[in-house]
Amino acid sequence: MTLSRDNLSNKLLNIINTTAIFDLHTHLFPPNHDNFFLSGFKYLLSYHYLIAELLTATDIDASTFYSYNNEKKSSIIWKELFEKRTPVSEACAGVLTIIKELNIEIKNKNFTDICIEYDKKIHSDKNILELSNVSSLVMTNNPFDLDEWSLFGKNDWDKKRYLASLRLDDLILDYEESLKKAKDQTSNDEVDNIIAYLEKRYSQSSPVYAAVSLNSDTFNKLLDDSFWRNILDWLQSKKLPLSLMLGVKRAVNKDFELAGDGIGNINLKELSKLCNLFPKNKFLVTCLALNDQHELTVLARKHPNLRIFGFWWFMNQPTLIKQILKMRIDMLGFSFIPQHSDARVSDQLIYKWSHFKKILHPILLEYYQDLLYKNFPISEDILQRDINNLLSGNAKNFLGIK
Ligand code: FIX
Ligand code: ZN
Repeated sequence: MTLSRDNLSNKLLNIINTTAIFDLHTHLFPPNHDNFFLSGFKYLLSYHYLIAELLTATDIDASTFYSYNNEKKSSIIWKELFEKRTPVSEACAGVLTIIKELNIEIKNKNFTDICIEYDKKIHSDKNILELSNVSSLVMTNNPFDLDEWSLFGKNDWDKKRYLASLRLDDLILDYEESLKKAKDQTSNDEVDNIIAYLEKRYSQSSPVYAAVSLNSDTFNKLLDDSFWRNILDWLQSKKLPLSLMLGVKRAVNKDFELAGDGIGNINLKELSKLCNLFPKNKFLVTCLALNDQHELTVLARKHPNLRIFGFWWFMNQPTLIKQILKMRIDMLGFSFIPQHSDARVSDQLIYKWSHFKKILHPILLEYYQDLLYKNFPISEDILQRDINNLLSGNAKNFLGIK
């Protein structure tokens, strides 16, 4: 049935809120992966986005802060950013969204009260996945971190919900050490130990893509090194897309540790070259700098093997998303993957997705209203088809997941 201007907004909202999400990039793990599965109010508050905010808004010393346990870290963040200051940043707003979603009143409560109430309300990852409507997600799995990789030695977790990806940054950051690990774990007569090692990790984890974060200093390795050419050939033979997370500069402030990464350069002309040189490889791409978004969108219109995904990290701010999302739709229609959560603490799925949907709804509404105005009939089926594609189908199709 064709929708009218009067019922379009509600129907669209309802479909956006009820459609299952496939989250293409997270740093989450299943609950039985001790020390890696993070959930609860204290972890939520000690998110590195909030740590960076704390360490720059106050005169708290980074190394002193990092010497505290998680309880103390999170109580300081609550006091400094939520009590002594007004929590308007996107990272602070996220915490408040989750508290509201869980029906927790903040008024007249201190950190400990909220903490106790919060931790009573979140029971399991299933709880969180239901609240956020995420049906499956992709983890970030580092094949060179043997402790983290031990997940694949266990069988008591949901492999349909938690999908694997091979994160290859160690091959850029510390090639020698990675090679040593690969040699230790493969037989001596292998011609290429790294490929043999990746092959082994591939069969253990059945990844849906491989990924690497790069900047202009490191991107050229992909084009110039025979080593990376072999990896690209291997990925192609496995039909495994490579996710390129472009424009990061690690440790711009070393003292801040994980909270100290910033923006680096990237030359997207080189990305175009890569897409042409490896036409049979598929590339998922996200860029960290605002400056690169227009060029990236143009490239996505020119290279069928390039798919844009998400608003990564410093781009994941409402003001920027509104502008760039519209620019992407204007140029690409709905043929991109609009968002990923990048959640590190499972609970963050709740706010990362609800914040995005709040932006998505009015933007999509404008496009559909315009179509109605031009007498193009819009039905509920069309809305459902489009939202399925945006929140899950586009990513799954690109990855070849049923
Ligand atoms: O490289 C990445 O995957 C980044 O997303 C992370 O390293 C970063 O720390 C982060 O959490 C951004 O949201
Ligand atoms: Zn990430």
